[in-house]
Amino acid sequence: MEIFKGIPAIRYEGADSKNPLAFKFYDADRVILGKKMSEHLPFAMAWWHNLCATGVDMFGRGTADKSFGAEPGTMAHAKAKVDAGFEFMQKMGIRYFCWHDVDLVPEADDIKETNRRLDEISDYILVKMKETGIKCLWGTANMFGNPRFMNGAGSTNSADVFAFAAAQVKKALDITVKLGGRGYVFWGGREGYETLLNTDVKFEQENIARLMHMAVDYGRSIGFTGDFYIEPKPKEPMKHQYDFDAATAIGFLRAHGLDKDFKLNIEANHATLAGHTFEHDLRISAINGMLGSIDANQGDAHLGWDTDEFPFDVYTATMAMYEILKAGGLTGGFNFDAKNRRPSYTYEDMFEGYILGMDTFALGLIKAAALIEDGRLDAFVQERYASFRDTEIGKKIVSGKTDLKELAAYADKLGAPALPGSGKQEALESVVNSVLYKGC
Ligand code: XLS
Ligand code: NI
Ligand code: NI
Repeated sequence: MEIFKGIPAIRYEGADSKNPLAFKFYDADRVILGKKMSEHLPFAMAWWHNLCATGVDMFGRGTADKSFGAEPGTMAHAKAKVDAGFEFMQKMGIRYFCWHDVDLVPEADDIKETNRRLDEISDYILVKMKETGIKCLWGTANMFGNPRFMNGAGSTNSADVFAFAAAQVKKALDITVKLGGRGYVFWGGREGYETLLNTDVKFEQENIARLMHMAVDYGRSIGFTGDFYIEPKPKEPMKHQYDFDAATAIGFLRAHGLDKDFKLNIEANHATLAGHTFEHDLRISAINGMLGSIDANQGDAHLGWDTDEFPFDVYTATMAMYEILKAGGLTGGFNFDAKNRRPSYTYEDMFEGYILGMDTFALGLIKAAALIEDGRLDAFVQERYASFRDTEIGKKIVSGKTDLKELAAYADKLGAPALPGSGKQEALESVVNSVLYKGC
């Protein structure tokens, strides 16, 4: 039974199209730098925002009807969401999806019953996957919504809650493997703290690492060959989140011997909450060999929380795609961890949100490829460090063949170095604009 009646399969119609239900820039088969757009951009649907979130906020009820013809809280509704999700992805041409355990089924009072429901729904999802060729990008366990996780999951003060979290991770890994997921995510939900007055930070971090090690051991034992991911976020819900940003998460993974099995899932809105740009956290991940997947969304410069908007900022998307292309692409994908604004409550809005996001990343891809082909940014950066390549003293520094004494003697002879050369920021920003708006 068709759920999104009257909404056709979304096609590419080009930039001149005025059809809100068409792609203007995302042309799946268009080849950019030798690869199809659809291969550069493995987009994924986020089960929670698209199929579950109704627009509830602190001040009011939901505005969007996501019952899809069934009674919320029932298994019939869980199945209706599967139907809606697969119809949505097919109409959008989206080939992957991401989920939390409790997005798929209503959580029961007893974990045994919740797990039984997960078995049932994953059987149903598998059938749909076979019919459509749609795949699972990643799965995760929601260890932040239930009140039992008020102090975190791995970082909780309660051994029973820790054990319960472990059970959820085990089941979510089982389902991820059953659905052939490429990855498994840990977003540290409430893994953080409110006040040092009641918190043993060292112990909590060690316990998070213990949970992650157990997940790796179990995952590998049941045949999970994909990547585990940490999704950094600096705050919200906790005041201090342990996975503040990419650099912090990488330090944590290395300190606890988890860096061989984990990469990062970088969310745009989380990077900006940390006071960085999206592209900063992508670069930090990439240079450390840790760039795995991304949560493609956008924050609001005027609000200090995770607004999870569909990305429309082409400049940021371009800079993000520049980092991703230079890193050789993602082993994961582009999960739209994004939701419609509360007053955008219709089925059309769901499609238009994804159209906006996919078109924005398509533009980012096209423009990032153009920046790479233009070459001026790369050439400038190369030249900027030339003294380490072309001078005797520079070569000695880089090859580790000098020491403070020799450098001090060199400086003595020099008296004072010349200024290091202009950074040319404005000229380079102008290069970006000229590539972005070529032909205007
Ligand atoms: C919340 C996170 C969450 C993760 C998955 O801010 O972005 O949605 O992506 O648990
Ligand atoms: Ni996210
Ligand atoms: Ni988020």
